[in-house]
Amino acid sequence: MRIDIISVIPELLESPFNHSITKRGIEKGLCEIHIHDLREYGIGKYRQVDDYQFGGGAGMVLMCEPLANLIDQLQSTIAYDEIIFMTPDGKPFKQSAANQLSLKKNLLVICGHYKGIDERIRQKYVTLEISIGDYVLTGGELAAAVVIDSVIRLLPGVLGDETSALSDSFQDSLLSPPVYTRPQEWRGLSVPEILTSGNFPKIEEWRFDQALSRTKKRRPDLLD
Ligand code: 6GU
Repeated sequence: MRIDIISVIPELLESPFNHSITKRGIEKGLCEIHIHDLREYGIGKYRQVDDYQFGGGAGMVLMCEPLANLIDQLQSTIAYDEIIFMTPDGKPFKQSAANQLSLKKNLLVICGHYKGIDERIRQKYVTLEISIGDYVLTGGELAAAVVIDSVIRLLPGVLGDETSALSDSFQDSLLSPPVYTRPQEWRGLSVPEILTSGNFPKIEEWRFDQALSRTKKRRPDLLD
């Protein structure tokens, strides 16, 4: 999979993919990430990328021309399966969307800033608009990092244990059951006996019951 990201603050995207599991996915060649600095496509001596909004109002808007020039250049060699715009008015991001995106070959992700991007870029290029929740971030970069992280870990071969992505919270619309590690006794608290019984069918049953009761209590909406 190849992911291109357009940003006016590319520094924000350097760290998230350079550690742990996502780093391993990239090093194994399962995924490549290319970050593009929109400023390099800015207009004039000051490399302008934003301007005041028509109709007045606070906040700048990313202009059409720098974005269009960069996107056109990328599209001249890459056929994108989706051109994604990160925006709080996008579709709420869910595990099901991460699953779908993990099957694609080429993704382009546009991070907005300030008041957003000129609506005509959304009309002309964007195929999918994503929000990561009902709150406002200063820009799309952190949201893009969240979405891309959730997609990369689903790529076959990225996670060490091939089955572990399937047993995640949300993959079956249930929260995860509690987990424990050594020591078996800690400050008067012990690990549920079933987990040290060696009876694996019973352990699976216990985990499912725990996942179900936890979901009923904390996120009944997931069971609807
Ligand atoms: Cl995708 N962008 C911004 N700026 N804020 C958000 C968001 C995205 N999702 C939730 N809040």
